[in-house]
Amino acid sequence: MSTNRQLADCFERIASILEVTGANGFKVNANRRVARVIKDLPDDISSHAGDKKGLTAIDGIGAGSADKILEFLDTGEISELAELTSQVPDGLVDLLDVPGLGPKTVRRLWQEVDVTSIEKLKLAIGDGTLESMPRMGAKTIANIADSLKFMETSGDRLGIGKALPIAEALITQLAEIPGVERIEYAGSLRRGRETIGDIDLLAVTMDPDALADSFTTLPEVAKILARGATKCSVRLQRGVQVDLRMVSEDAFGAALMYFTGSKEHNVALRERAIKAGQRLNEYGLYPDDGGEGTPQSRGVTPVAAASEADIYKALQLPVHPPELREQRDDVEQSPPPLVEIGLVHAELHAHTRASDGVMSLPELVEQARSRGYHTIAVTDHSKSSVQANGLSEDRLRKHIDEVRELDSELKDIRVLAGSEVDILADGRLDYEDDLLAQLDIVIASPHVALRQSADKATSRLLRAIRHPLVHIIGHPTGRIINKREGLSPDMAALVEAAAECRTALEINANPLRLDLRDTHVRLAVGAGCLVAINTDAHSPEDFDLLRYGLLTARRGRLGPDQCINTWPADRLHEWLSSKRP
Ligand code: DGT
Ligand code: CA
Ligand code: CA
Ligand code: ZN
Repeated sequence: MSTNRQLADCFERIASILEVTGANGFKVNANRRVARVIKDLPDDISSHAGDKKGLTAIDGIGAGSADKILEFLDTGEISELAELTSQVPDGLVDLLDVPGLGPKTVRRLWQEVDVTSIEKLKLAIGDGTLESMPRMGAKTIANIADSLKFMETSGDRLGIGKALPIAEALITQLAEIPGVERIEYAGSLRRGRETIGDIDLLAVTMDPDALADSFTTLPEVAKILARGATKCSVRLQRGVQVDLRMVSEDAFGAALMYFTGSKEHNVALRERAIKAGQRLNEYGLYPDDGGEGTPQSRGVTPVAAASEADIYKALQLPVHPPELREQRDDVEQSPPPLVEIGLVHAELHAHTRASDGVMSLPELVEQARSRGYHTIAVTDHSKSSVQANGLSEDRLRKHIDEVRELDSELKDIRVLAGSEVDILADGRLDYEDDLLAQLDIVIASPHVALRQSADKATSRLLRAIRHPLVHIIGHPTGRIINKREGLSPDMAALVEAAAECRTALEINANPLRLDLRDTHVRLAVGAGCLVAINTDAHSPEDFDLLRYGLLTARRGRLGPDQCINTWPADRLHEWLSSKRP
């Protein structure tokens, strides 16, 4: 997470706790405003933090907030937030994380019926206490119950959008420790799963003690869980566990393979080795000489151990990319060609200040251009998305003119006039066809009515897929990982219709969404359906979320031919035009 987002979260949290404790509205709003200003800054807040003046020069940040920001940049904390947190009952802030429970409701729960934790909330729903509260409707209670159930089943796995930057930061720090020659992450993170149970690191070092010392005393470590000669485990302040294993350079490939998993992939490889009269473990692939004890302890020379590629080769198997090492992936089968980040040449879903983005139109185009893209689509929200400042018909017409004018000035990149148009609950779109027909690209996305039945969701999305002016269905289910389940349409029916109509389905690369999810991508690939990988950028840094979309795409076996963002400009624009009258 960027510093801006972390800091914005702190101010948002301050505002929420103030609101829960009944502080005056002015103070609450002031903190919330600062959160928004920071979140929307186009550059990193620390670049303004040379002195206090640099911060107060930012519109919306006063002297008091500037002090808190400096404190955070210095210590990683805001003491006011710690203070506030200590003033409310222990479990109360957890309630603020329940989707759909705002600070006002949390305050009422606390003051009126003494609900101060998730446990107490569950009890209060079960025994009818909530129902007995004035102005607490049955529908609200049902929604809260739904959210609680969803939080329970999604458990406490960390989203990959948080886990990957944490792992990378740890690796950067630990690579500096004297003696460290190599350090990489393995486990579910390397396989690119959307959520991560714990982070697994593997290191080669000349000085294991120094590495273990540094690792267990990093400032972000909250608790040391284990410290041994070859393995250490810690829990970070953010709650996530990190395992660090020290292995020898000669056997790095075997260790990387073993600790990347999945467990099921390892089992399949081991069985394959046994059939060939060999033994595979985390130290290497060995000939089975029938001796007692482990081959490594008897000094048996491995057939292969240094690299994963060597081991796959010795097993006479194709090399499997980490993303295709789940139980569902057949080890005997050769992996198909997969999309790669360097093959992406177009961003087809992005927002400007015209709706809820922070970039101006030229800023957005510059981001795409600096990445060498041949095409950038400007797809601001449509009129129903009031909270996202969606464009009325008149504003959209003017916006189209602006985009066209900029496009005509630029020779090295195509700027497409588009819209992310709402798919209404019944599958109709938020603009009339004659207006949609004027756009170069139409993304249709569901944003509301995300709790409707599977049947309704299926017919709603089918209608949008079959609409002759629609190019892409944006984040088709609307799910938010660990927060909102979203729609559960009949995905097999959707991909079949999408393949037939040559409508692309989107993998929204935002790590909170990853929607389509990997299993859906697999269905789409199988059906011959076109797939887009888009970042849905609202700010410049969002362009870097692309890698999460790529991981999901690769887990879904997506190859470049079915991924429209990898197509050369001619092919892409021909397809776009094919959906215009
Ligand atoms: P996670 O952390 O729950 O998201 O998932 P993983 O896959 O990272 O699992 P983790 O951290 O428990 O272990 C890392 C890898 O180590 C795992 O993918 C495969 C390997 N591994 C762990 N335990 C076993 C085991 O009992 N048998 C085998 N064959 N491999 C194991
Ligand atoms: Ca793990
Ligand atoms: Ca682990
Ligand atoms: Zn969007």
